[in-house]
Amino acid sequence: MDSRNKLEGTPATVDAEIESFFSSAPPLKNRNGGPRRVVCVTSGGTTVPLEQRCVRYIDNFSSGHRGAASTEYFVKAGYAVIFLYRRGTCQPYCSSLPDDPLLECFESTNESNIQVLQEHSEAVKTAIVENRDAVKQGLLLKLPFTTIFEYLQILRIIALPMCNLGPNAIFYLAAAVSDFYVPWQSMAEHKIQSASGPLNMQLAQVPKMLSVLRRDWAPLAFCISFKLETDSKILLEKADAALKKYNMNMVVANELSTRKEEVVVVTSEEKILVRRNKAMGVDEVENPLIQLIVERHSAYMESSNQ
Ligand code: PAZ
Repeated sequence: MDSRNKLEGTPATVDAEIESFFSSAPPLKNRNGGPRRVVCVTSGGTTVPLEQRCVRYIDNFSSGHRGAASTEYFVKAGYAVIFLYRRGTCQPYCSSLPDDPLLECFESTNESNIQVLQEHSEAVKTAIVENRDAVKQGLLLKLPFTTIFEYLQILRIIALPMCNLGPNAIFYLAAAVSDFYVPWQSMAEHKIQSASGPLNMQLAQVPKMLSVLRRDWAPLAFCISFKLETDSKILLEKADAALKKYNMNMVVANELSTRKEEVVVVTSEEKILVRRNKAMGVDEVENPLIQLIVERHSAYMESSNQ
C-alpha cells in the first residue's frame, strides 16, 4: 500500500464510504420542508436535419403550448421544473403576450424613453414577475433544443442525476419527437443539390428511448408520455399499447384538432377524460390535467416509500 492509500484508504473502501454517505444522507427538501419534487417537462417538436451544414430539415408539429402551460401549473403546485423546449416555441408565463412582444408591447416616447403600452401592461408585468419568481425560487430551469440529436442527448444528461430522486421525479414527455432520422455519419455535409434530380433518401428509425429511460436512466421515476393522433378511432388503442410497451405510469392521449379542449389519461386501471370547462372557470385543459397528475404522483411517492 503506498502512502496515499494509507491516508485515504483503498479505492474499494473509498467507493464504499462514498456510497454509504449518499445512501444514508437525508433526502433533499423543498423550502416548505416537503420532499423535493422535480419534473422534466419536454415541449415542442424535434427537427431532423438532412445536411450536416443544415439548410433543410424535417420538422415535427408542436406549438409548445402544452409544455409551457403545464410548466406553470407544476410550478404552482411546488414542483421544480426542468423545461426542455424547442427554440422559438411557446414559453411559460407568455401566453397572454402578442406574437412579437418586443415590437407590439412597447413604444418609444422620445429618444431615450421606452414604455409599455397600456393595453399590454398587465400581461407584460405578469410574465416578468411570475417568470422571475419561479427562477429565483429555483423552480424553473429552461434548456433549449432544436434537433433530435440535441433533444435526446440533453434528455439523457437530465435523466441521469434525476435518477437519484427516485419516485420524487416525474418525466412529462409532451415534446413531439421524430420517429425517423438521418444518422450523422451518413448525412450529406453540404446542401443537397436539386440539379441531381429527385431526392431518394432512406431514414433510419430513432431508437426507442422511452424504453431506455424507463429501464436504465430513471427506473423509479413517474413517467408520463403523450400520444398524438389525427384519427380518433385509433387513439386510445395506440395509447394503451404505448403504456404497456414502455411501461409508463400514464399516457396522455390527444387528438390534433381537439387537443386544447380535452385529453384522455390512460393508466393500467382506467381511462380518465380531462376536459377544459370554461363555464366552471377552467380555462385550460392543463389545469385539471396537472391537478390529476399531482394527486397520482403523490400516491405513487407514498406507495414507493412504504
Ligand atoms: O405543443 P402543442 O400544445 O401545440 O401540442 C401538444 C402536443 C399535441 C404536441 C402534445 O400534447 C403531444 O401529444 N405530444 C406527443 C406527440 C407525439 O405523439 O409524438
